[in-house]
Amino acid sequence: MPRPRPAAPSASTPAPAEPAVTSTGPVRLGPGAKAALTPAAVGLRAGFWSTRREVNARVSLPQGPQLLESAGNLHNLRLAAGTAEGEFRGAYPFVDTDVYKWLEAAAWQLAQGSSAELEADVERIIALVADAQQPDGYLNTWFQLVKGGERYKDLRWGHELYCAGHLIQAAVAHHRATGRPQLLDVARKFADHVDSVFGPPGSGKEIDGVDGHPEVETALVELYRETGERRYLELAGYFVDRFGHGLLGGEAYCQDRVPVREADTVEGHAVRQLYLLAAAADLATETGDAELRSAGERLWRAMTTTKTHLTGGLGAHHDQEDFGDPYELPNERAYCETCAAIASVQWSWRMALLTGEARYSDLIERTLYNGFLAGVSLDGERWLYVNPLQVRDGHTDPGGDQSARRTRWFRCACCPPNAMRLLASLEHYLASSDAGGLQIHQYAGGRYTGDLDGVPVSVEVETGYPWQGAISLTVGDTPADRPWTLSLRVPQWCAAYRVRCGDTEYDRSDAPEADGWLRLERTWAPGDRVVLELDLAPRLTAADPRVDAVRGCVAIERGPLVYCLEQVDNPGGGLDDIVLDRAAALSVRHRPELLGGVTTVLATGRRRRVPDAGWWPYTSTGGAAPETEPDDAPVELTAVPYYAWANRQDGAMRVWLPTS
Ligand code: FUB
Ligand code: ZN
Repeated sequence: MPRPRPAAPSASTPAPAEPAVTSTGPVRLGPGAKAALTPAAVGLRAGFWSTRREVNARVSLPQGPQLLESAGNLHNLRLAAGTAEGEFRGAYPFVDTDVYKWLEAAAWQLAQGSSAELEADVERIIALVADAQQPDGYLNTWFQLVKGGERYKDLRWGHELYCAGHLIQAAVAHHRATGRPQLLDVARKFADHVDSVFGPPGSGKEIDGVDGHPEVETALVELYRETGERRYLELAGYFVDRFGHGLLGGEAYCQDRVPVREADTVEGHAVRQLYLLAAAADLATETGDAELRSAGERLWRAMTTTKTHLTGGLGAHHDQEDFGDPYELPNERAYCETCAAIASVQWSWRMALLTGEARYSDLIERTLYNGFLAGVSLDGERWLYVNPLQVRDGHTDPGGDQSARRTRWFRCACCPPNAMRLLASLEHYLASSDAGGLQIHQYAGGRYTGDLDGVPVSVEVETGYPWQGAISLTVGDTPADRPWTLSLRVPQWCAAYRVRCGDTEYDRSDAPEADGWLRLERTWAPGDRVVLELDLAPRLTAADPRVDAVRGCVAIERGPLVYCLEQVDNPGGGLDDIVLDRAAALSVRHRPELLGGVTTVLATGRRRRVPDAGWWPYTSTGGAAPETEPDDAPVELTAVPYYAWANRQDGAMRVWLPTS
């Protein structure tokens, strides 16, 4: 039966649910959390990320309801509510999550300010979700409509708790952003239902099991944080610890080969692994569980040292969307699902808050600017699900979800609304505070406000980053007589920098920097200014020799950006023939008219003289190096930021370049 509708939306701005010193975002620590840092509030004002978020708010988010209508997701909710007739539409048991992720994204957007239209869409869709819910709290349109009401019989593939997780996250976001209870009530009812069904042996619960796709775990931790109900935290802890015990058949694919606490590397389906580890970090944060914390630290190190693409992309295999083996990091067959990049940011942020260590934000920066942002077109209307590091000359595109061409929506549309929710909540991942000061993890124009035990401190950041290396920070709110520390992350890629703070100037050799944090402690006064200048000289990067796919190659990087060659900028032959002259200088040129305004990197290369192929592409070397000779004539190569590729005509692309 359809339920009574929530109160009609008003055109007014929803009241912010919290004071401005705390971030209104996906992670809000519970009382007594053991985290080193707390997310700080950031108001983005201008610059690179502000533009990406504006496109998300103006184009991507408003198009969501129509896309969800066309794909059938909203129709399914109406069918489940009994207010429409027809067939279930969609190919997967988790199509409801496209709706939930969109709702979450829209809620974070509403937290930024008013939009009567968006608000009306949100309330309308929340009503559809509420109507589709079954009286005992269960909600999954696939199982309600296609599987005749069967429940929890296929935990390995059914995604029922995965769907619950995304519903809970959307509800927490909506409640945080608007203070309204409607969606939170739906989510709690589902969570209570899950809690009544699932539990360890001896608990009297019907099922001892976990979902093949982790997601509900981190959502339950957030539900605990939002409601104060500890049993949600306990349920999350139970789920996390039941992976790896064979309840799903023992497969690495669904994180069931080994318990998190014992694992020594990341494995299996990348998104599943990363969501599970985000939940483990949440639990370690809330409970102080040292074993879970050290598992997270160990696994994060294993991932970054052996299984991460240069772009921050994760998941080497198309087959099973799997992490792959150590150093198995292919280019044209890299999977690097956009959702995996998002999940990596979510996990790393939780680890950054838990430990206070800058390295987690180094990976967040790399991922945001490269592996994640490549998934979203510049116009905000098209998407990449997989993010390869190379498209060959003569590429035949498979089309569909695995296409290397941008697509309006996917059959499995997990990535687009996931990208929308990350962009809409991006501010949340930029800064933190603790009792001693404010930490700037990412550099973007805007106001950063932290909370020193109830005392607000703020800085205004102005910067042309990532195109320019100068970051100016002006102190705003500050206590008159209490020193505090402004901590600036010195990116891992940064070989040289200078910082001016009042009359003092440091460079890397004498700066008070440790562990990636440049710590400036003062009794600050409003108007005090710090200028950090990061050296953005373009650079060539090589891979560990065990990465066979790129042996003998280098990549071009500048600041946090990975660069690539695209065919359209490098005419006169294919990209597979190019050899980079690594002794030649790199130069930069800012092109305001290109790709929304990018700094290009110019390099020198040659085209290989392609030998007469004979009858096949192999030649006995007789012991000599198996390289072909490059042509004599140097060619100028133009590299563009990887995130901006595939926004013009179709064509070849490559990040890694063979060297002479
Ligand atoms: O299974 C749900 C989502 O679909 C996963 O997170 C993605 O990897 C895609 O397989
Ligand atoms: Zn996805």
